[in-house]
Amino acid sequence: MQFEVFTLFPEIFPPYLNESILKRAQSANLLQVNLYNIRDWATDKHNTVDAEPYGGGGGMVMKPGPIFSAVEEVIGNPSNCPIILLTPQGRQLTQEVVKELSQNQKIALICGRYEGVDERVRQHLVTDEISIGDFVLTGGELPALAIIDAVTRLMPGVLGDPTAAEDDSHAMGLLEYPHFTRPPEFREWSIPEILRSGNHGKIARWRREQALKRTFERRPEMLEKLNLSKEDKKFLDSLS
Ligand code: 4GX
Repeated sequence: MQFEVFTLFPEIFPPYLNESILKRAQSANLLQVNLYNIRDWATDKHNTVDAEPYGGGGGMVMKPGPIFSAVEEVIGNPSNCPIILLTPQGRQLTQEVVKELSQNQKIALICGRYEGVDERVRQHLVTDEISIGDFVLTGGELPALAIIDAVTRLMPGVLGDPTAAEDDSHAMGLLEYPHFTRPPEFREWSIPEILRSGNHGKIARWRREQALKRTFERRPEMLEKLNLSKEDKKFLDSLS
């Protein structure tokens, strides 16, 4: 998997990418992240990348020239790789979108700053717009890192345990069951006895019910999309 990242602040990325699982994925050649400073494609003597909006209104907008030049030089024109703009106006990133993105061999990510990018970048260069949620950040760099992170952990060989990615809450369509580790008693708070019983069938059922209960209490709309067993339905009925 290869990410081509276009940003005015490439220095933001290495501290996060060079730790833990993403670091390992890169060492194993499962992940490659190439960073490009859009300013390197500015053409005037001041390396200008932004300008005032036509029509006024204040704030600054990223000029189309440096973005088009950078992306076209790096990924070619035409290119069949998705070109994603990170923006609050994009479709919301979900685990389903992450899975879809993980089917690509290469993805270009454009990180905007200021009030955004000239509309012609969206119209004639970008193939997809993604938002990580309904809040306003100062730039697209954190959303780009979120996509790189979420996509990479789905790739075969990246997580130690090959079932770990499918097993996790959002993949199963439920919120996760509670986790406990040593010590069995901490400040007089004991872990649920069943987890020490060694009865793996009972433990699996307990975890399933905890996940169902949490989802019912916190995200009831998630239950509607699920194929629930008779047992699951009986348990959920017992909650209300
Ligand atoms: N999920 N932002 C991008 C500047 C901008 C605006 C429009 C391109 C077009 C965000 C989010 C987010 C703030 C990143 C505005 N760039 N991006 N930035 N939430 O809030 O993705």
